[in-house]
Amino acid sequence: MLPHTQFTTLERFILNQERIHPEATGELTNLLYDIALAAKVIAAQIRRAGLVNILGAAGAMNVQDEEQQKLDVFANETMKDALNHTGRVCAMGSEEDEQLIPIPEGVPAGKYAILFDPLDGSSNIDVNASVGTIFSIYKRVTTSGPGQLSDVLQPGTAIVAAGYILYGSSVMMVYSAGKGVHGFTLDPTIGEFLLSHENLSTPRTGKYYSVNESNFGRWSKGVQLAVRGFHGDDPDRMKGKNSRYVGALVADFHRNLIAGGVFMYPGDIKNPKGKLRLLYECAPMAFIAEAAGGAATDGRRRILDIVPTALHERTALVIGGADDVGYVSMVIAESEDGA
Ligand code: AHM
Ligand code: MG
Repeated sequence: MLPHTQFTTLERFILNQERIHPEATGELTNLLYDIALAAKVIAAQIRRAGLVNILGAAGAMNVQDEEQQKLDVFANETMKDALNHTGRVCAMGSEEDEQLIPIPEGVPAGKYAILFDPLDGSSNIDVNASVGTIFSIYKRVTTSGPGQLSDVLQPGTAIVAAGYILYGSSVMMVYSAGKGVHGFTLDPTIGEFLLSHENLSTPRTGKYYSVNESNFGRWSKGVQLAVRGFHGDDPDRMKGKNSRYVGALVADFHRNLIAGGVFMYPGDIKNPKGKLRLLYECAPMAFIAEAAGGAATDGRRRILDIVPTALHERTALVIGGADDVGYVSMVIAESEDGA
């Protein structure tokens, strides 16, 4: 028997969305295709990583002084190559580049600015575990010429579209342009992303919590109490949860988005703003969380309201089901009031 042939490709889905919004020019659509193409190239290389012996450090450190893996470099170059020549982008920012990335000379500057973390959770590569790519797209705020820092230092509320690619047991692209969150799974036999999860919404409270608990002793009292609540120590207000931690934000976030739960990377006494970067990791994921009915804060403030002042700025992150995120804020606030 021949396989079932009714499917929706990423391309067809976005085109249909555009028909619903006739003001759309198609440029954003094309940007999403460019990113999907980069994702396929990166996915192919990740699959071959063990085979072609490209594992291991490239010798360079990235701007956060972390060892850069070869696939980080490859993913970063692939994203830039897929996006920089199209005339749709005025500037880019990447977790792996210290400075704003200009568009090559001779290419017209477009109306969008793009930020990305090309390979998030890259330490997972050495152990054949999931990694991801995270992106966000903003409309430029400057009016002409090459893009400037002000085009990328915008709060998450200004995001036009954001998404991630999860390189897991299958490859998925999840994006939102504000109206709904949609997931596509790469069919490797035809090389296309096919609609697999339309209009994702996340439970208000979930069964999982994800946090690196080895940092417990360095957290504030409020954060410790909130996590104890997830252990089941505050049964009147919070049902105990199961712990799951992959160590790759995209994978942890994706599981919690689908199955329900909350991910945290709080600040601690050594790093008061935590580890994750506002522009490359937290704001895009917050945009998706909110579009799916969830929430994201730094423990107090809404992530999307934070106005960045530097490209590589970090922030604490609590993200997931709205009630679970609200619980963490409540417990932190109570602890600070009582302190
Ligand atoms: P990276 O961008 O350098 O890969 O780091 C970000 C990753 C996140 O994906 C993940 O949630 C976190 O770092 C894990 O950090 P830790 O090992 O401290 O728990
Ligand atoms: Mg990262």
